[in-house]
Amino acid sequence: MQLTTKILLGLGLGILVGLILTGSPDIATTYIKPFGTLFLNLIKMIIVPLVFSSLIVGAASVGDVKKLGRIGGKTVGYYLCTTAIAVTIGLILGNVFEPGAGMTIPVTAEIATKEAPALVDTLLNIFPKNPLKGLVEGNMLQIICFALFLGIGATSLPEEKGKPFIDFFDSLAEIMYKITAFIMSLAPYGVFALIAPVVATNGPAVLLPLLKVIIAVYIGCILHAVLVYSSAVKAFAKISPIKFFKGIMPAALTAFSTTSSSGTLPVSIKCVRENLGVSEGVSSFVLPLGATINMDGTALYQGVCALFVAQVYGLDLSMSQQLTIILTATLASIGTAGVPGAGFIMLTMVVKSVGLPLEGVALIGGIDRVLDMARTCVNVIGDTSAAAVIAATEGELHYPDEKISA
Ligand code: DAS
Repeated sequence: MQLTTKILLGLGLGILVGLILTGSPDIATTYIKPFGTLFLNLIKMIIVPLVFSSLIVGAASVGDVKKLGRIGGKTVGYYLCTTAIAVTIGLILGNVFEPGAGMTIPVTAEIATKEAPALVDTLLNIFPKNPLKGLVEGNMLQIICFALFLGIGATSLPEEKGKPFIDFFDSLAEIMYKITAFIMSLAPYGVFALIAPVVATNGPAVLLPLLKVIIAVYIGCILHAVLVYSSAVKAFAKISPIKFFKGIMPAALTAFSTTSSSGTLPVSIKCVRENLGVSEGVSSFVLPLGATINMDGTALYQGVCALFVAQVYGLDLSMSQQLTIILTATLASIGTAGVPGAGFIMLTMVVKSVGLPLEGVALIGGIDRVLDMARTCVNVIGDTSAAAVIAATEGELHYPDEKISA
């Protein structure tokens, strides 16, 4: 049985058990949730060594800085365009569904606003003052930056000096891929143990009042994934959307269950390399970068929720305010970490950017985990679509004709 099928079974069983345990969520959180946390910890354990080693090897295989700059420019350009489209779809759905209309629930919860770091600080912070600190803290942008310098630097050495260094990290990367495959064999159980406590805790009672928000975000995520990414992979990577989605499905389902783009990174890299034929050089650069700065699902969610907050207070958002949301949500998604709930924190910044009451964001808090599942899934699908498109434009996409591997 294919891994995707096994994960879907784990997901379905987890939802069923969660619904059964809605009356006593403590059983789920005490006896099931630890196994989900264990699965997530195992994936997190290999993120830094996997990204660091594969990026060094990837940068060394790309070789020249000019090509790396070209790939980087295309990657960031793709990410910004798809993110702006995503938040626009979110605003359109927020206007169509009007999820907040008619709701006048008084809210008093005070939410600490997350101030967006100034763009210049974000850019400067990419260059680590202490690279080992960046590695220890898992600062993905600093890890990417340092690995690129090391990989390019290694190619500038005489062959006999640079090759042992690159060979070491090549072996380390291969070991990480083997460990990833083992961890993914546990995915059906991990997904089960992640979903059951969420459903048991959030049961239908919590979800009903904000069902319109959930429906709008899920429809938006599906629309964005099907329309934007299908078109992109078909037009630029010449891959059929069906084959694309089938190839990256294990990563999409892992993202949905873990609500962590960074946590899904090892699976994303494995899927695009083995199932889509994306080269190591492209996959090891585009995916870690995407897991850090590309959050189309999050941007879409912020578009819907900003309108929801305005509607709850009976406020209309002008076109310029909605354009501000597009800009703010696009930039906010760059600053959103690929970890559970990060987008919720950034939502306060988007809501504040158009002068809306922050208390409205508290209403989203109760259903945010359910929304995070969909938006993280789209974030990761967006990253893998970029890897396929960029690899194709670099002539480094060799789609395997054999059947999709697990
Ligand atoms: N959960 C985040 C991620 O991993 C996205 C978010 O919180 O918006 O992509």
